[in-house]
Amino acid sequence: MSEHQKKTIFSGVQPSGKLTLGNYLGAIRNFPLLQEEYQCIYCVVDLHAITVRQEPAALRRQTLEVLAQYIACGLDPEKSILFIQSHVPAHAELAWILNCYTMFGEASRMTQFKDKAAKHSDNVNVGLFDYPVLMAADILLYQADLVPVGVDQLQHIELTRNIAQRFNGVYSDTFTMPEPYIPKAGAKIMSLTDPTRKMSKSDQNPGGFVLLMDKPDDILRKFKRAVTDSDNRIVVRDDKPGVSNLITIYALATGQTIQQVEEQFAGKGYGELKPAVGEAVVELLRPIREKTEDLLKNKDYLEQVYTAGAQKASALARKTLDKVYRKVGFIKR
Ligand code: AQP
Repeated sequence: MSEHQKKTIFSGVQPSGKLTLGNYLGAIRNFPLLQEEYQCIYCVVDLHAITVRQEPAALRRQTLEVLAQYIACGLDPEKSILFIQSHVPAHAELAWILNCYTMFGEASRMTQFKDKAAKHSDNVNVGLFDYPVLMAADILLYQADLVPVGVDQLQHIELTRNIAQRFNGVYSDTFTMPEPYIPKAGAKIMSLTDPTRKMSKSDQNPGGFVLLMDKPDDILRKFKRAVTDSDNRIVVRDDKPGVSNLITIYALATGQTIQQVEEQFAGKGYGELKPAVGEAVVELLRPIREKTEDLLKNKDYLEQVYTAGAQKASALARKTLDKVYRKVGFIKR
């Protein structure tokens, strides 16, 4: 199929910390699966990351690390466009335009804003509020058909669709309507210490998340301490969030169904489940960690990847932005 006929996929990950098993199972794991059939565009969204205060040197390091992890997780820079968001100014430019087509009321309903505003009450900045509009710009700039994300981003994709529909309604068809691509399993991996909350890289308690770069001993220890419950039955059930989370992780790490895992552990206790999940995750993440470490030693290569990626992304983004500028009535520069 020629590049012209291929549908487009766009997604991004924030370099707001080190990536977790949740980021991997909910999103990045799916990125390479589609790179043969689709034109894939994957971005490290550093503009989004500064909606929460970042330490500059750490942000630079984490940005390169996310790029290296994209490649370590199977993305091929020859097939997919990999780049850093701040290198393509069209994201910020389109976000401004879209701000003028987003209602204050609809943006105010975003639950991630409410959660993050509560978590960072000392820094509830306008950028944090505007985060979903920038995300809409990221997606609509590339006329993306599909957006692979974890379930926590679903509301933002719905807002993106509303903004696109409104703009298209005023000015005739301009943006492709994007669809979310949410995995059937793993769309919301929960914290190991509080399984009612999602696993998050900015969690204050490092026991709650497993990082892709964690050493095997740390991974095993975190799973041994994972919160379960007192009934000792290994089944997925709404009233057993901790055990359900462990079963889901084990199923994804070993390529089994939930039912197969429940059968494997029937009659066994958490003392067997927890180390088994830990070991399966160690093996799942080992090649990713090793490949990431190798790639991070080769900064020149990473620079080549993100420079070439930004060039390709800019050319595509420019086309959309020109069209949008024309439609809203700006004079051609
Ligand atoms: N726990 C999770 N389970 C499944 N998917 C998840 N994602 C995040 N956490 C989970 C998905 O990972 C992708 C990248 O996320 P992001 O870094 O852009 O932002 P986020 O959703 O805010 O992730 P974090 O880890 O919770 O970051 P912080 O702590 O900085 O806010 C997205 O597709 C997301 O759905």
